[in-house]
Amino acid sequence: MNRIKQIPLFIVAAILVGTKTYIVYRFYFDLSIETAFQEIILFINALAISMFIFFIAVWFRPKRQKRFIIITAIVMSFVIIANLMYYRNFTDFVTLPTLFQFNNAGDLGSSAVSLFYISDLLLLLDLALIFMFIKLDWFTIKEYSGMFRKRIVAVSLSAIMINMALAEIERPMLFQRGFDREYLVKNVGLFTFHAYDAVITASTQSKRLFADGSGMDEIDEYVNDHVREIEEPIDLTGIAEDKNIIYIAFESAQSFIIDEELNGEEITPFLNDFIDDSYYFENFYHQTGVGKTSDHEFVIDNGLYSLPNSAVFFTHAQNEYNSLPKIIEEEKGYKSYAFHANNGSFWNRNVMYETLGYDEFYDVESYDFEPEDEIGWGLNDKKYFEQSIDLMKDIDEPYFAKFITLTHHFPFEIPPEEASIEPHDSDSVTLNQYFQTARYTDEAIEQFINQLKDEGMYEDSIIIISGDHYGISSYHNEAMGEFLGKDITPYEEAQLQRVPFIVHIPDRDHTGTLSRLSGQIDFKPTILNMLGIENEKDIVFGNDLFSQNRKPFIALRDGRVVGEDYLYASGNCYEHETGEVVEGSYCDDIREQAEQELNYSDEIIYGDLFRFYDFEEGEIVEE
Ligand code: GP9
Ligand code: MN
Repeated sequence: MNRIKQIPLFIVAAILVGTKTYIVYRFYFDLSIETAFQEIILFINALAISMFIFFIAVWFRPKRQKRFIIITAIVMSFVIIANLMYYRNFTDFVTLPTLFQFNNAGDLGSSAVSLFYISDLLLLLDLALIFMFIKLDWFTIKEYSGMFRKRIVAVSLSAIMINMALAEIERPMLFQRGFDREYLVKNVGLFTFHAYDAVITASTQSKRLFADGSGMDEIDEYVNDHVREIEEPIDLTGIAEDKNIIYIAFESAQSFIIDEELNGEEITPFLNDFIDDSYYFENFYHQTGVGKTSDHEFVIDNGLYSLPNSAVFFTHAQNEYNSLPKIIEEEKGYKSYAFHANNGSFWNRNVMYETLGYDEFYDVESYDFEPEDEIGWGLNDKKYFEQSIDLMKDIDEPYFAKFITLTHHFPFEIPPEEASIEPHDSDSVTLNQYFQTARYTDEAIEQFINQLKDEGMYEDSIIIISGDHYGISSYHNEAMGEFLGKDITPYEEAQLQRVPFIVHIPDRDHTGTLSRLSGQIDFKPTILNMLGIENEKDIVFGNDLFSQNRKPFIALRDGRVVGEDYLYASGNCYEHETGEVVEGSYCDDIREQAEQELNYSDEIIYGDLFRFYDFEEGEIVEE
């Protein structure tokens, strides 16, 4: 017994609170744990952070050590229980920005009592034990030697490093991309997540704090000279007036699968036919960064670029935006809806959609399904569309409805009985499977279009189908090159950033394949023009897709720039005609202008500059 009593109290406290944290993750929150590896990370992160925090105790003298241990245990318990109560209401974790948003906190306040369950009292057991141990003088509290302190620091740092390394294996770029708060909590734990959130919020807020409206003048002038001035009125103005707009994001679809065959079979037979009845933009580029799907949503809704090193949905969801849903509601009374059968907190959508002015977000909670209805990341696209049709019956017209598919997502795995075509046969399993899931989503979209027809929702709608970003990374260049029958040079790799963009207008007159250079940045001005909304003072970096006179380049988020005759990639200038490297100066113009634009767009977002701009008058105003 005496031996046991010699164990330092801070170690006992670390184990108690760490174990409790794990128990809460496992049994109180509803986190989806699918593999043994995820289970291990969950346990390790709970213990590692608890060790890291409690081990600080060695630096205090005995009396303060005692106080430190008690206060730490209380604060950690409070954080856990507060998150638990918040989670029960919002299926999400507390963040600093939401904490300061009255609507959320207010909602919670009124129902707080009902969110605390009697069984939560069990979560105070560790606290009670720690108090008891102190009272009974069990376990050791003493002044530790320098050597011991160093060892303890080494142990706690190692624990954190192991946790981080495992998290990196499970979810590469977790911190950079953010993904989902649930992912963060599962991989690095609640406390590290809060620290991460605090750092992001502090850095976002400090940049915002020092910004003023003065930068907007220059940006406004640039947009005027290089974006607004060059547009010409065209005949599609107002064509969508009073019609519903249905936008379908075909996850990970790249243009190379369109009108392409595998083993003598079309990969996307439905889209290929649908294109015959629609406008098809064959040189349309995605412009996403690390925020992938969410970046694509950001770009199309705002006509601004996504951010260089972070997911803007995560880092700047508190900004002011002049987004598409807001404008079309104000000008034409359109309601905006998003349908996506994933966690609402993924990519911070539940927060960002509100900021962008969506009226309703039908997330995973709106769909009813069993595990056998899932493929890959979640509910399969066929069932997803089937249920979405039902949900659509409740929405108000005219609407802008956005559908985000999921089945054709990396790693493109599909049960053999669900696949209608054979896999490809190359050294890349990813590419091999890619065609099968692409076909699946093609079929799902076909079924959706048929259901829209059955429900009488088709004729009144403008239907846009597009890929959100690439699905096959450069890692698979060799297999890709074999499939396409050409070397994947940096030039070809840039060409592979094209995603299908299809605009279906419900009459036979508006069809054709358009080769003009285009990208996601053009979405918003295009929709506004189709709705007949004049938005002269808007700050966007894209042009109406149907305008003859357009900006002469498309900037990808990673520094590559596509011009009409030349393309800049990997530090070289390529000529479209030959795909060969030419003298760098040919790309100077597009490269410089693209860089300037990206910088302006970043400045707007980092500084939250739209709060200083009056979009009606095109004037700078005080906040
Ligand atoms: C997640 C889905 C996929 O909700 O949109 O996201 P991605 O990994 O493609 O960005
Ligand atoms: Mn995606």
